[in-house]
Amino acid sequence: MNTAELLAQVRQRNPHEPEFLQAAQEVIESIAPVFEKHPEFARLKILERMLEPERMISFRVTWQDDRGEVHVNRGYRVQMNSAIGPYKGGLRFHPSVNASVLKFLAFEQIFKNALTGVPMGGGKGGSDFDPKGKSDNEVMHFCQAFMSELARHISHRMDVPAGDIGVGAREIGYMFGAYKKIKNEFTGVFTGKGIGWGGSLIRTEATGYGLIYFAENMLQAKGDSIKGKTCLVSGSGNVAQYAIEKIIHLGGKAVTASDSNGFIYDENGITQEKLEFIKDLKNNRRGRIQEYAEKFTCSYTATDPNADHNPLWSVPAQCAFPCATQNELNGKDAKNLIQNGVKLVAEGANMPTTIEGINAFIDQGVLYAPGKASNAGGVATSGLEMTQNYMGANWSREEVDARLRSIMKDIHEASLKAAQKFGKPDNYLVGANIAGFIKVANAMQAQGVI
Ligand code: NDP
Ligand code: 2IT
Repeated sequence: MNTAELLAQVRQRNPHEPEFLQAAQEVIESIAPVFEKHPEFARLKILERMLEPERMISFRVTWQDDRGEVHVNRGYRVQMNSAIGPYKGGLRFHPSVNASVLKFLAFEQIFKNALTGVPMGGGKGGSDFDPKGKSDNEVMHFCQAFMSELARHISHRMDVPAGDIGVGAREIGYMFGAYKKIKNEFTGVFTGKGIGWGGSLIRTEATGYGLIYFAENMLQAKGDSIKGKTCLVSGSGNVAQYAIEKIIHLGGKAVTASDSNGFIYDENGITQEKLEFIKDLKNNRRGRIQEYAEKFTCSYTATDPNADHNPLWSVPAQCAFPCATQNELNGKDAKNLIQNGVKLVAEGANMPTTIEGINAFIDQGVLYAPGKASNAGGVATSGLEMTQNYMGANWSREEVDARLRSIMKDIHEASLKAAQKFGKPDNYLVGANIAGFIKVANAMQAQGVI
């Protein structure tokens, strides 16, 4: 395979899709060594096929707000790859959602889901709808309108959505309810469901907990641990909240949290009690993180999305966990972290680090984990929720948590092993991309040219 030619072809084919091209470039460049050992993958154009969605649906969503005003949004589902299982991946509701963002997320999901060891293909969907500032009633009407179209394209054996940015327990409830009404069937067509109606214990916590389990595995491989380490976390949503909780459990000190307006820096560390305040603030009252600084008297810094760096990453720390959104940590931020002696960076968000930032970490020997490995605990536990739904079973908290831990350990080992085998020891980016790719490539080869 000629890397430069393939990249040029993908660029020509997907103009105006910078996020998708970024995700594609990262994978194409890092898995190049595979093709020397497996020329058949090049001949069968396996990677070219993975870069083209199997199917992509875009639809109009029309709904009325509380004043009766009509709104038109755009809904999507990208069904990227079903070689190893039903399409699986979250739904994102955020004004920045477009085809490029969802294609990058669906593409990443192929490799991430393969790494979990649970049979799931890759997909992603969502809408440019902004739940911020909307009433519960408006969110419900939007979710029902969205599902009135999406329902005909998904099913529990073919495509199983879940949450992502802007889609949490409330939205999944409304969408699941709408699906059930339209289809007249009670199936596990969503994951992240409520515990009383088919959900799995630990799914809410899984991405953040899994991230910190993964980081602990990385540190342990170097004879170290998270205990006593100062940790930066960005975001204050689902992933950030449970990353902070697990850092606390393991004896680390999380000192930051953020939202799209700014970040708090609590030098004394976010305790469990302070974290409960964040959970209530973000999940129930839907307020801004600035309130934390007022309540617990610590520093708050407003951030400018157009600035050339994010001052959160200038806070001195040994570990950093970006858990908000894509490209929130650039080359300059990476330099600031490195200058302050960062040892480990593990991604809770999808593609939060730019390619320049990743290269800076790898060049400087910082332990760096790409999201598709370190944030796979969420979708892995979604896979466990699907398994429980198929079996009609409810596993205990301890059982699901033990499985999550063991899956994260396996992903860690598989990534290290592949990195070693392909001549890039300790490079989790290369290791995770190659391990995920080979699994899906083998399935595609076996299933013929389709
Ligand atoms: P939430 O909606 O719960 O939280 C998102 C957080 O990120 C909020 O604090 C939000 O701030 C902030 N944020 C979102 N967009 C931006 C932006 N453009 N600029 C700055 N801050 C922003 O989402 P999740 O916690 O579920 O998701 C966070 C990340 O983790 C995403 O990249 C997602 O794809 C990834 N992920 C999520 C998984 C899951 O199971 N939920 C699994 C694996 C990965 P504000 O409130 O101001 O918008
Ligand atoms: O990015 C992700 O892996 C998720 N948002 C979770 C997907 C899922 O299906 O649980």
